[in-house]
Amino acid sequence: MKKFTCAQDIGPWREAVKEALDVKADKFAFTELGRNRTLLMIFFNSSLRTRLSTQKAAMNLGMNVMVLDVNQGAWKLETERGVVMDGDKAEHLLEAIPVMGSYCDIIGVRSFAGLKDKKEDYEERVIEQFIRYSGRPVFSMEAATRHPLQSFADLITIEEFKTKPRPKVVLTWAPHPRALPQAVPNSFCEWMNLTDYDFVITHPHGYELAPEFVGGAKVEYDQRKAFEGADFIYAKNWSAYADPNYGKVLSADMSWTVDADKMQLTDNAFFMHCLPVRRNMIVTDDVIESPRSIVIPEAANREISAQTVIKRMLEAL
Ligand code: AN0
Ligand code: CP
Repeated sequence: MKKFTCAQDIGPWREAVKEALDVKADKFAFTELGRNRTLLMIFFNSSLRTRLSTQKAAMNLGMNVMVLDVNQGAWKLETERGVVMDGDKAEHLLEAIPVMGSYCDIIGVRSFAGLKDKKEDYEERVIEQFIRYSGRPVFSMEAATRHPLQSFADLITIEEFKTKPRPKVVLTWAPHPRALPQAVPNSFCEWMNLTDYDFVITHPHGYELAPEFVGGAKVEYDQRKAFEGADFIYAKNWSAYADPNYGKVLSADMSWTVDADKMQLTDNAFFMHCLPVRRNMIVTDDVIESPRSIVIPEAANREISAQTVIKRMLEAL
C-alpha cells in the first residue's frame, strides 16, 4: 500500500477486516517487519487518540517513531505556491515535505479542513502535496475531507459487535458549539457504503453532506424515525457543507442530542462516537455511560486500524 487517504485504498473490505482481526489477535507477530524503519507523524492539529494509537501501532511493528507538531516549535509553513513570503511563515511546504521525507520511511499526516474555502478543502491540497513531494508512502490521520483510520476502526468495531448479518447503522448529526469539519461523517459514509448494511443518515435541514459521500445512503430528516429499529447509533457533529453556508454552524439544536428516550426507539442499539465528545451536547451522560456504549472499544480499535495500514505499507516498501 503506497497511500491511505480514502476507503478505496483499503481494497476489499472483508479481507481488510479479517487482516485487522488477525493483527488484533497477535499484535506482536510482525515486530521484525518495522526494524530500522521510521514513521514520521506530522500534526497540523491537536490529537489524543490518533497520536497515541498510531504511535503504539508502529511500535508493535518494531518501528521507530518521530512526531512533529507543526504548530509547536516548527517553522510556520506556507502551503500555497506563488505567495510572496513576507509574512509570518518562514518556510514553504515544498521544501519542508521532501526534507521530512528524507528522514523517514512512512509519513502520517493530520491536516484538518480550514472550513473557509470549500474548493481548497475538498481538493485536499495539504495531504496531496505530501503524497506528491515526500517520496514516501503517506497515510491520513484525518485530512480535510476524510478520516479513514477512524472509519476503518469503526467498521472493525461494527463487525465485532453486530448480531445480525445486515445491521441497521444510523449516522446522526448532533449539536456542538463550534464549527467542525465534515471529515468524520464523510468518511463514515464512504466506508458504510462499501458494505451491505442498512445505512441511514439523519440531520437537520441545511446539514446535507457532499453527494459523493452520501452515495446511495438513505437520508431521513426525522431523527426519531431514523432511530427506529437501529442496531448502531453513530453520533457526530459537522458544520454545513452546502453553499453559501460552508463551514458554518447553522443551529445548535439541542433537540438533536442523543438521549435515553431516543435510544429507546432503537433495537437496543450500540452507541458509537469517534471521540472527543462533548457530553450533554452530542450525547447525554447516561447514554455514553450505558452498557450499550462502545466508544472505548471503538477507540481501542484505532490501534488496530493503524497497525493494519502501517503493516501493509511496510510490506510494500
Ligand atoms: C475533530 C473533528 O470533528 O474532525 C476530530 C475528531 C476526530 N473534532 C474536534 O475538533 C472536536
Ligand atoms: N478520534 C480521533 O481521531 O481522536 P483524536 O482527535 O484525539 O486523535
